Amino acid sequence: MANLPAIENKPIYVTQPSLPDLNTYTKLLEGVWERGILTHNGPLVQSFEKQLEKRLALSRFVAVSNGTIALQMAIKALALKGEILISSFTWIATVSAIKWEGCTPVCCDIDPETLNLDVDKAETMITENTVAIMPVHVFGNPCDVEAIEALAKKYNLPVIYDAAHAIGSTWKNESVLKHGNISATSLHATKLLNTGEGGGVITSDPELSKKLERIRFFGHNEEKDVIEDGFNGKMTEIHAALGLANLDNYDAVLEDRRVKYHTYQDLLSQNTSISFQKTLTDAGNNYSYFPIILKSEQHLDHIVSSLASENIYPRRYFYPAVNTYSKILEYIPTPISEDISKRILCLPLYFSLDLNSIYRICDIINHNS
Ligand code: T4K
Repeated sequence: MANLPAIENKPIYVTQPSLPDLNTYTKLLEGVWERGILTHNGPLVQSFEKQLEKRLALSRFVAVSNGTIALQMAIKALALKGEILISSFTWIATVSAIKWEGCTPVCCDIDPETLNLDVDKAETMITENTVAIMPVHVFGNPCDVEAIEALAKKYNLPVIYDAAHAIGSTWKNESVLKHGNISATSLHATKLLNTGEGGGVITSDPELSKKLERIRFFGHNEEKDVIEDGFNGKMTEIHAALGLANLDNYDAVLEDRRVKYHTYQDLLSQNTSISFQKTLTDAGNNYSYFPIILKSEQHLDHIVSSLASENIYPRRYFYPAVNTYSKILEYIPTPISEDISKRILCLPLYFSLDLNSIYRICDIINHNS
């Protein structure tokens, strides 16, 4: 192996939250203490929403308590009842949100290069029971939103994007969150922009955004009348303060990830037993994950144990493919997702990860391939 500088023997996990300057956060909390307003659409939540809307040029970002609730709110707002087409290469929250809303997730396979929904395959799976399409921008890599929107139009179906990974991702240089009837994102600690726990529901339809605001707050309208089934989807001031403080570093975090992502790609590009997720020409990845696809599961196991022996812990996102959770879903085969799930590994990628660690990780992988 190359003679690289020793790194601290502290474990390296797949990610670590980006944390803001503690003084900035404390200052925001001082205001919370002074006002005594902890939740119920307080000033920091409103300011966080406005800043995100401005930064991403969105008409409305409704901040909520987490990304799973954001998906459920999207389904509730569109009053969906029936089957919702998803791809089976996703986190289990895509499935559970649909099931909690009394709908049925129907798993479709993915494109083996982008790892996003195979739109042609999806068309063959649409039946009279299909009520919506819910594609995922997997690892922040945008789906072919134009093909999906054409398909949705052809069959008169709404689209909800599971955009949990996609803050900072673009389509034709605009935020990809603008697409679909609704996009639902996550602001979890492991995401590019985090509020600890949190999420957001995005739509450009003003009626729909008002409805989402009501659903978030027990179904109350502005006059405190209850006009529909709502629940508690609120974000607190404490979480919004973390989001606001993190927004100061948003550009730096994006740029840092871009550099690290390309460093990984350069260092692994000669390794013929590894392939990378493909990004479409019109799509802009936010570099929130660095997945590698290995030639076999045995190869993956070997890489995982070689890295573990150096105290480095990548993560098998997403394994297994969600269609195989047979205790909660009727099994529909999706051979590409099932195969890729067994061979894909997300390597550590986060703001405080130093470049030497990336050199070291790539060195271990290249020497064990
Ligand atoms: N749709 C999709 C496609 C999603 O991927 C997700 C969530 C959702 C919907 C739902 O969004 P949320 O309801 O979660 O907002 C993580 C996250 O919990 C989850 O948000 C995320 N996707 C999923 C892909 O990954 P784990 O099981 O990887 O978390 P954990 O605790 O193992 O953390 C990974 C590493 O991060 C650890 O090794 C250490 C580090 N870490 C983690 C946390 C929580 C820290 O350093 N600090 C921390 O506070 O789930």
